[in-house]
Order: sequence, then C-alpha cells, then structure tokens
Amino acid sequence: MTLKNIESKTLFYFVTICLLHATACITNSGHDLKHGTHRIEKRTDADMQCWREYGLGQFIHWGVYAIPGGHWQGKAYIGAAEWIRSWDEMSDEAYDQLYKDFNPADFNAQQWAKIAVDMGAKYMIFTTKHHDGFCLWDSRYTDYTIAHSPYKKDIVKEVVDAYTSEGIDVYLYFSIIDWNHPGYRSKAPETDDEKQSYEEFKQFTRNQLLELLANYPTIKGLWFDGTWDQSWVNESAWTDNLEKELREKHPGLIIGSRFRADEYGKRHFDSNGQLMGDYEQGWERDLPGNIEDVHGNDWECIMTVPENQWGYHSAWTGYVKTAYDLIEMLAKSVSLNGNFVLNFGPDGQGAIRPEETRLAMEIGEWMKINHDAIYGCEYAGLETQGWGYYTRKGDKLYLIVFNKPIDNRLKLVFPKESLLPDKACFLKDKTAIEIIQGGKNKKNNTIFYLSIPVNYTVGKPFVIEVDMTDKRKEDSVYQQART
Ligand code: FHN
Repeated sequence: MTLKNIESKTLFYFVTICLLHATACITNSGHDLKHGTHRIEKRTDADMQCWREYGLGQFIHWGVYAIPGGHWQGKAYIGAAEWIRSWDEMSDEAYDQLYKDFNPADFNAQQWAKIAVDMGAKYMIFTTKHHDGFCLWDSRYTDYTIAHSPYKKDIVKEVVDAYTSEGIDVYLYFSIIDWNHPGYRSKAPETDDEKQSYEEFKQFTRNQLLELLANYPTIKGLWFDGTWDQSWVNESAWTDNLEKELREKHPGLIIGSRFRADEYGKRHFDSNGQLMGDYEQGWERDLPGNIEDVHGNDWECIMTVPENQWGYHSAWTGYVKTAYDLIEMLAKSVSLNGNFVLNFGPDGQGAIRPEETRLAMEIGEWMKINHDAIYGCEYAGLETQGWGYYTRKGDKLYLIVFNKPIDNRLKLVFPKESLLPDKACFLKDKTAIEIIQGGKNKKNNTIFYLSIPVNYTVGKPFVIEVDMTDKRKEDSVYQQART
C-alpha cells in the first residue's frame, strides 16, 4: 500500500468516525429527527459573531393598536395594548377600521434611530406585522397595509434606512398569527375546506417573508412571534423547508428559536433537547438565574418597561422599571452571554413617549462611560459575588458594581486555572485601585480584594476594569492548609 493510499484510508476512517459521532449526537436521546435542529454547534460566522457582540438592542412595537392606546369608548383595557382587538369591549370590525385613521404626524424614523444610538443600542427589532395582520410595508399580498392608510409611505423602509444609516443593525419582527387573513386559524385544520384555506395562509406567509427579504436586503435577521398555535406547530416539514429557503435567499440571516417546531411538536428545543435556530428566543420579560440555565447557547432577553405592555398604552399600570433596573438586567444578560433588548411602544402619532425617551437617555449616559464592559463582552467564568456582575473581553475583566460593600472591599474568587488580577482601575477615569491578595479557600480558589477608596461615593452602578495575567508560576509557592 502506498503512502498516499494509507493517508486516504486514514482520512476515510476519520471522516466516517466523525460522521457517526455527529449522527450519534443528533439522535442521542433516541429521536431520529428530520425536522429538529440541523446544527449542533454554535454558528461561528461573522454575522453571528456580530450578533453575539451587540450587548444592547432596542425593540419597537408599533402598529394601529397605538391609536386606541389601550382604551376604547371610554373604557380601559389593562391587558397588553397590542392585544386590544381580542378584548370583548372592542369589536373586530371596529379595530379593523383603525388603519383608516393611521396618519402619524410625529413619526420620524431618524429621531427614533437617534434615541437608539444615544441609548447605546447596536441592533433593533421592528414589528413589520403584529398579530392583527396590519402590514407596515406595502405588501403585494394583502390590502391591509400602510399603503392603504392615509399615511401611505412604507414605514418599514423608513425605519430600516434610518437605523441602518446610523450603524444599527435591523431585524424584522413578523407575527405568524394573522387575525386579518381568512385562512389563518390557531387550531389544526380538520375539514378539507379548512385545510385548503390554511394552505393559502401558508403560501401567503411564505410570500410575505420572501417579499420582506427582497425589499429590505440590508436586514440582518427575522424575528418570529406567534408560532405557538397548533396549526403552525403541526407544519414541521413545511416550516423546516421555509426556513432553509429563507436562509438560502439571505446568506447570514439570523433566526431565533421561535420559528418552527420539530415533528413531535417541540418548540425552541427539539425532542433531543437541542436548540432550534441560531439563538434561544424564549427569554421574554425574564432572565436566566445563572450560566447553567442557558446551556451554553446564545440567547437574548426582550424586556418591557412596564409589566407587560409592548404596544403603546396611554395609562401604564403596575411597576415601571427604572434605568438602574434595566442597566442591571443588561449587565446580568451580558455576564451570562446574552443580549438585552429593551422595548419601546411609540404612540399613535409616532412619538416615543417621554418616559421611554428619558430611560433611553439615562441608560445611554451610563453606556457612554461603561460600554467597554458591555460590547463584545462575555461570561467571565467566575462565581458571582454580591456586589454585581462580571463580564470579560480577552484578558480584561470587568466588575459591574451595583452594591458597594460597606467595607469598600470587593471580593473576587478565582478558580485554580484562572488568570489572576494584575492591575485594576475605575473604567470611568482610569484611577488605579489597590489589589489585595487574600489567600486561598478550601477549594484551592484564590481570593483577591479590590479596595475602593473610602471617600468614593457614587449614586450609580460603576465599573472596574481589571487586567488579568498568568500568575500561576508565582502562585505555586502557596502551601495549602491541611485539616
Ligand atoms: O403576543 C406577543 C406580544 O404582544 C409581544 O409581541 C411579544 C414580544 O415578544 N410576543 C408575544 C408574546 O410572546
């Protein structure tokens, strides 16, 4: 046997073993899935890497539901304002006429984009069509669109252009639920007529998605919602093909885990427990508790300012989050390898409400000083201490401090193989901070303290930047206590 033959045979065995291994991984829980995930590993391409580094995003829910703003004929609907059509007090017929009054005089996409830039958002998600089915672009496939409102102009285009020109990546939100389409249904179709009209709805949905990709080629991804209906869940083969088609049409396209179900009806994670889509899209108004909760996946948290209002509601009720609540959620998200996206609901005239503008400004002021601890940062691999959250970028470690200890000492605990702190300073002005070595604990972890100057008073969360270095050689002289 020649050397060349040996090499090619070795290569053949190697490839076969890899393939067997990959197949074993995909079916490792016993399900030989056709429409589960098609990729076990995380995406490593530049588009996904860019997504991973955003840190902070903006969501905008806008549509004709912003006109009633949670009220109809003098009564207040306390549910999510964008769901008002489903409220008994408002008839579907009345709701479906609202678009005839949609002529938002204050809408200015550049102003919206400016608010997002000032807040520090790196990406935005925009509702092209919510559950009501009203399209903010001039879709060829229905008349229920902005083109038939008094406003007439393509709002999706205005938003995409304004944000893109500000350097903010745009993702298009698209609801599969469509209360306006005659073929849409939530239950699985049973009769031949129902099946026929659901087929028409599926084709309509496909057409609209292809239309969005064709109209707005600069977008980075599609953000799906309303995919929980049994009718949609049952369509695993069709939705799988559609996802492939969308990805082929738009290389690099990012789609989260909400789009489709596998053949057993499992959503987000397939029947083998593997993430479907490029990132986990289930963290809605909720954050993971710790790194185990995210199972090594990419993920994104989307958050409302009040309890559960996405579209404009003129009378928020319940707890309204402060800028520091939101900054803490942002810090926690990044510290656990996620992005944090804050929702805005402009009013029926297109104005972003003052409360949201103020929050964006406050977050932006904090981001201007502390963005190094957010953009491009990741989980630091360290046990969280009571003072706040760690993030990391290369050999820089960031401490985002929300609770300054009474003794002004921040405890840091490093596992055995970790790099150790060399220099520390306030991120804000680079003032040096003393590092005190604190010995080891029983797990052989090394403890350090950062000593905050006693006179350091801040009313805001602050960030400490730590240069990390490999000190393991010096470290090995330490003797462990024996008990
Ligand atoms: O029903 C919608 C809701 O109105 C809002 O759009 C959120 C945003 O993720 N999604 C649905 C609920 O999950």
